[in-house]
Amino acid sequence: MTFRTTAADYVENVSPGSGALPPRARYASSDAKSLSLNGSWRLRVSATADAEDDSFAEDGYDAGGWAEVAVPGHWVLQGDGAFGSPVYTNHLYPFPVDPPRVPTENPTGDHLKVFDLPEGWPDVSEGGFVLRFDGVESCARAWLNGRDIGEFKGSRVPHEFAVGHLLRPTGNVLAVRVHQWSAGSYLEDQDQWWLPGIFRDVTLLHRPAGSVLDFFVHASYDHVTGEGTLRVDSDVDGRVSVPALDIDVETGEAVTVPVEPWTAETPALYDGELVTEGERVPLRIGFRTVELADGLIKVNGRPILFKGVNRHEWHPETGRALDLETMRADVLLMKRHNINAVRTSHYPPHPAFLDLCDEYGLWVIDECDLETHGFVEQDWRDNPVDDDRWTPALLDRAARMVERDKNHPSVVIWSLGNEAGTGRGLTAMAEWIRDRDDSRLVHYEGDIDCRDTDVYSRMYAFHDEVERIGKGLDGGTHRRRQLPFILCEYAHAMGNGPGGLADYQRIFEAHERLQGAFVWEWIDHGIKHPELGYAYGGDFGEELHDGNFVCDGLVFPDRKPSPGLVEYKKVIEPVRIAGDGTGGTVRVTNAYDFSDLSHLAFEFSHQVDGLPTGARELTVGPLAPGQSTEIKLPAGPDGHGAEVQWTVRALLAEDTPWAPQGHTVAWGQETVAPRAPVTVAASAGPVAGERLITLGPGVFDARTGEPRTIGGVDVTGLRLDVWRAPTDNDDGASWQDDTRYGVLWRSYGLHRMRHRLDGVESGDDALTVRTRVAPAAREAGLRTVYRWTSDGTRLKLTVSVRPDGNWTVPLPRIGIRFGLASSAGHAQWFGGGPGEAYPDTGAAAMLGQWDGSIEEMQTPYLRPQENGARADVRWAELGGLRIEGDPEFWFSARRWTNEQLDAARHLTDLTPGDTVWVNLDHGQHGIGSQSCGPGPLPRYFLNAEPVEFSFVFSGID
Ligand code: IPT
Repeated sequence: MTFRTTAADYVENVSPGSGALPPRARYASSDAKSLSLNGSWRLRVSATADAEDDSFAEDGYDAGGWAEVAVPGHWVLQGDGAFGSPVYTNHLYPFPVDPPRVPTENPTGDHLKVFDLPEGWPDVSEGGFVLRFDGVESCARAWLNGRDIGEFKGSRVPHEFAVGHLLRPTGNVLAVRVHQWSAGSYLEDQDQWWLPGIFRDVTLLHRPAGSVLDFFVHASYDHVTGEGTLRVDSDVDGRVSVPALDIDVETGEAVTVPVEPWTAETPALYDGELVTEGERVPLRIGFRTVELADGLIKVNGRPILFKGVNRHEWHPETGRALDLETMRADVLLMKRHNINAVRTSHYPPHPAFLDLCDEYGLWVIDECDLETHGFVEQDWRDNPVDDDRWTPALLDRAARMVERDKNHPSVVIWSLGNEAGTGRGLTAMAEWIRDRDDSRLVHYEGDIDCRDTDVYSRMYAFHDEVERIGKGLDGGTHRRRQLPFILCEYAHAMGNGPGGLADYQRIFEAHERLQGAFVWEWIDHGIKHPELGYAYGGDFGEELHDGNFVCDGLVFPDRKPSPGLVEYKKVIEPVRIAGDGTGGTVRVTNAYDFSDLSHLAFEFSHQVDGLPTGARELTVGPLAPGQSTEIKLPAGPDGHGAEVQWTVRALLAEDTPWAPQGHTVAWGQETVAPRAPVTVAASAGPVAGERLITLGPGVFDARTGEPRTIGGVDVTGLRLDVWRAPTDNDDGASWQDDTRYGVLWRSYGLHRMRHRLDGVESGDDALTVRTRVAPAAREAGLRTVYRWTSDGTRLKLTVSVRPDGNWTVPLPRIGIRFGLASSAGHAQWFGGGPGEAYPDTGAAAMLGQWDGSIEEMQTPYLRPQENGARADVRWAELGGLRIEGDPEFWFSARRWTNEQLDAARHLTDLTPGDTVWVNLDHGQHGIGSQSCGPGPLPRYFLNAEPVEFSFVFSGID
């Protein structure tokens, strides 16, 4: 009997690989030639690692019958499913946990590319050529012209191979065998789609004799003297020049000159050059000094406040294969939304992304490609990061990140990885990193005692705990007590939300130790799908998956900002603009860490009934960081009973690289004169007919008391409504406690309330309808009285709700709903806008007159859920009706019911009916962030208690 060992032992080997060159600094270009091998490649996918032998790598192999795919790319996202499909799990390994073994079913993609050297390339006999892979998931072996050049793991770190001895002028055959699963997969258990493939660039580099190997740009800034010190250490000696600074020195030689420092707000970069005997490499140098001083993260002597996001690389069609324009789009969107920091969750990004961060200005926490979260299922037993056999792989990943990215001024913190428990391997990584680069800080969230780290970092801590940490009342080890605090993840942006951002921001800004936070996360990882619109976990028939937990970003998959991003922009704006309560004075505060306000122009305007009266310039002055000023505003116009507000905006005074002149950076508003009270004299009385009752412009069903028409407009099903389609944050995370209200509401039966009619009373001046609204099986209910009055032309509805029984849950919403004809396709309102807002997500709702189609009033959360409410609405008009609220109300309208919204799994499940359903809410429960964090703060609860609210209806022509 013979045992066949697999031909692919390297796949299940803890080793990081063999054959690769030592890691080194990455640079975008040089005068040495390079050839992109991106483009169309031949592909054959087999079911196991060893189903096919390696003869495809040999010269003359005919791959003519193979499919063609794009590199960079993931094969499961190409070929319409012919090559398998994506798999989404959060932290569970999608294979049995038996490290370092992986399943026999191990999709393996054999890739082939034939290429010639371009005209004018040096003769192959001249030696130095290197083949670089920037990212391959998860393990690969490569051959050039039939010769094995090595194998490697570490999906999101680069690998280079010397291939000079193998190249020929034409007909080079590059063969790459890529395995979806490998020992490396155990280190790559990030919460995202599992997507095999050569998903970053493949490049052939000419390395002339005397060309640059590794080099380290040390560029510090002394904020006392205003001078920068530059020293470029290089493995190959040469000269360094920076013309704008008159610098021309030897490598290894330090030089100190006056400079403009680099910060995320003022990303001053100096063009330079490193010239060795064989190569000229352009440098982009940013002078800045990062330090831990006085228990704070300081850059150039000042503490900074991170207003950050976690960014996974994502494109709805190409997965983690991103082109430059997509990366730039991310950076521009971030800058335009006042974001100043990125954590590259949870792996080093495509190198070009860091070039953009240097250029446009973003603080970066560069995170290593390491997560072993699935081991939590076995209490972290056998965790690779605490098993010395794996340490070489961990150190290899750390080195490949640090060496690649060390010359980026934007990178201020190295992160060891994410959710990998604790262990000796992490300590070894931290030690290696500190030894190699002591000019940056080290981060790792899992290190609760901060043995290996310079920052106390947590995720999803509740507001009250963060406040205690800010006050230094959290205890912890002696070392931790000396350290600054960040939330490397907070505000889970899944579906509608996150709520509570403004409350966090107030806490961060009140305590020096709190140096900001990073929203989880930047983008929804929805995959474009022909039937479903965007697919999420489970849509590819995965046997194990985590549903739409992969859609928790501030931007939708198409990078359109979600309301969460608009809210975040407002909450973190670098200029605070607020009234002093008198209506006549604006207080402006500079909340930047470094910049004054001279790059901004201020303008103010008054608005009457939500309509602006014309903008004028406001002189604010440069104002240093942290300073405030108060400015008297000119008197506002007489609103003649209409409401008057002022709005002050801070706009970019000039074009910047990230936004044009006139872009709004910050704004504030204050009401100068309130609107006149909404009064309707009850001068008309109900007139009873045979089946109908008429009251002013309203016609009612005499039996049920329900309105049939108002001002000639058909109105259906008007009644109390307390149900909303639970949001992801209402539903909470499966591991959360008993305050998952989305779940409790449903078990309580709030989605199936019954309306019992207790009486219709037609009095002298009012039509009164008494009801009790309650779910089957429960004693608790809502005694609800609808009281209709009219002055002959307008109709006023006063709804009084008195809970009875034992209410142990808050209400999702409270208000009325009714149906209008489908022709009611457009709405106009005076209130918060232009986008949606909820009690704890309303910072960005600006008071004004807004309008939009019913379609535009929907927020397209990938998993349908409550959305689209407009806040603080004074009046709204749609379908021939005008509705005034007393007090202000929440307004939403959709072409389906809340129940249909609730039942839908994808947006494509929602089909417009022949009714536009309108909700006018007196209250909404807060949103919170409980899909992975705290629920709404108690002050945003909509508790069941007696309430009364009114709407005045009138017809409009
Ligand atoms: C946290 C993870 O770090 C992140 O990758 C993502 O999964 C996020 O949660 C939820 O979307 S870990 C969690 C245990 C708090």
